[in-house]
Amino acid sequence: MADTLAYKILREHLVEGKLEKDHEIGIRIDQTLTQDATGTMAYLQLEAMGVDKVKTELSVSYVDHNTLQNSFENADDHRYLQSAATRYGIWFSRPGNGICHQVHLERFGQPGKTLLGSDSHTPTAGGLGMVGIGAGGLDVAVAMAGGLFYLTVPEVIKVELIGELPSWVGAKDVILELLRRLTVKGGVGKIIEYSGPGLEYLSIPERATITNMGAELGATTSVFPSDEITRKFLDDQGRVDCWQELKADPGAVYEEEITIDLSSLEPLAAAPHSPDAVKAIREIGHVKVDQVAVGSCTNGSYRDLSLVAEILKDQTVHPDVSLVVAPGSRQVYLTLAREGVIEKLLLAGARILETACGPCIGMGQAPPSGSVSVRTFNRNFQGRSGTADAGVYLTGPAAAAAAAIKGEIFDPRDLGTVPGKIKEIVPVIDDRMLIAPPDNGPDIEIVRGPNIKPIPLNEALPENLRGKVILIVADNITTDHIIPGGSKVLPLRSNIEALSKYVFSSLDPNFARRAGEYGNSIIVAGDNYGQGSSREHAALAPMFLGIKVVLAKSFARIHHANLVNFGIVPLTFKNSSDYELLVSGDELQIDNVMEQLKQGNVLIHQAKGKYEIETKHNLSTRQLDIIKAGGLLNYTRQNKTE
Ligand code: MIC
Ligand code: SF4
Repeated sequence: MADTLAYKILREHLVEGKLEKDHEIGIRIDQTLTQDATGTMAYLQLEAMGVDKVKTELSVSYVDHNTLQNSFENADDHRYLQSAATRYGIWFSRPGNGICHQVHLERFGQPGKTLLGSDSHTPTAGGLGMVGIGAGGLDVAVAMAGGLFYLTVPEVIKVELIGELPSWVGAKDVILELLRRLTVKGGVGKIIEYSGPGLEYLSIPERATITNMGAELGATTSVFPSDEITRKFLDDQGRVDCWQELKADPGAVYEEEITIDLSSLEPLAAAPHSPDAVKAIREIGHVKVDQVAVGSCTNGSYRDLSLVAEILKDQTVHPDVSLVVAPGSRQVYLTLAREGVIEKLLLAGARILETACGPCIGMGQAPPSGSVSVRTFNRNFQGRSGTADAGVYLTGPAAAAAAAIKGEIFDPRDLGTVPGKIKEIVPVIDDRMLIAPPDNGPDIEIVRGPNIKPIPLNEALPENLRGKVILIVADNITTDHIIPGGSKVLPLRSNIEALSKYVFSSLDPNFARRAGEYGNSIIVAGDNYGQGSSREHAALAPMFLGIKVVLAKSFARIHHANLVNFGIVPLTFKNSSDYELLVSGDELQIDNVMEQLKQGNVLIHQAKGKYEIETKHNLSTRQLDIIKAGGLLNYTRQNKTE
């Protein structure tokens, strides 16, 4: 059978189920990654599973999100994570070593392997020809304990790249173009596979920019072939031994094919407040810019930052702009320093930040009130920067540099002199901030700070469900709406009770209080509910507040899985127009929930008989059993004791 590249890799890892579109399969996971904002929960869950050592080929725990240490919480989490990694046979990437996706690409990624990460941008690894999938921390813990990862087989879309990128246009513009065409829900249930003669012009960091932002399309993952360019990248990393050539079989059939002529692209930007609000920079006009931020797991490579330095050379940042630059990894930072690039950036007036997520997740550098920030990042959801009324434009590094010089959104092509081509160079390799797991793991004591609390458990699904409609929200609600990021809330990720006070706080400051009053409640939502981050806290904290059901027009993949993992029932409307019937505060009733779920259709009626709503779901038998038990932790425990 002629397989697509994605199916080839999945087939190699298939343990349960049929590799056919829409079937549920269980796959073997070779590698896992966690980061600190989702990692504490993942390791608490791993501890609860009672294994002695991780069973994957490789697992890495990164610290990159919660690096501001305003108080003890984040530092305590780092210490916990380090001790848990040492205890369970996991590599530990120390704070300052870089953003998980960038470091993983450099030091651990391997063509043909599967990687499961508790971060939605895990598909970045697809730049190297891996299948990288983002998931909730619990799914990653299960994979570390040797369990399978279950997913509904996505369809595969081929994106054929032809031509060569013109000067001033980069990989970011390729993925922004795809977001413009497909929108933030266009990739749901899909894998995006790249091919074509244009590949020849895309380095691994550029490919990784593209696979990284496949997450914004809602895609399960994105993947590039592993070719000579991959081999060269791995050789430069001193890891050529793990290279293998990988590509789709000749004649592989795709569900859909899209062609992008790279030579026809121009500099693009995603306007506030969605990554798919894409416009040509030239169309945007003179928008005054107050901040420019360069870095993140999307554009934090040596090539990206060198390009910015090249454009800024001999110039000074505009007096009204604060330019912040964060190298994506310590390797990138060291290489920039060796090549004199840091000096160029400093001379131009850049503020160099630690190698971490930083401003991308609102960990510092919140822009001024009502301001405009131009960022080379991947998400511009309202409020994510830390400033509720700021507007964030997402661009590539060239347009960000142009905005830093001009103080306004500016098409870099109008800057005049074309910057010199950035060559791929052999980077500085220094792994001293990566701690390898020792042999005496089981003797290691795990260190817990006072903010690290046990994970709350749900109760088994009752026979009948009754609950009030607590909130009705529109389409494309992000997990940032459900649980905000930012330096105030992120340190509470290990303490669900404290965190739960912030559920939906940006949309409805009384949400948590009302949930307390209602006891059980139901959220009603539009399309693509839960897009964005993989944070399982967006299911766990609502579960803690008594949310029993989310009734939506459709769900984003990772959030849907997280709801199931914590025993919240995800239902979709049979007729989307019924959304209009629901009224906040209405009491709803579902009788014989489990039986109805097993039949596939669930009838919800308004307790006073005013209306009935027909709903459906696409839960597998395995997922129904998890929901019945009140979540995956309960389910695993029951299955152990049975
Ligand atoms: C994000 O970019 O939103 C994050 C922060 O990296 C999240 C993970 C998290 O919320 O901890 C993600 O993308 O999954
Ligand atoms: Fe970190 Fe931002 Fe990447 Fe998320 S998107 S992993 S916060 S750099």
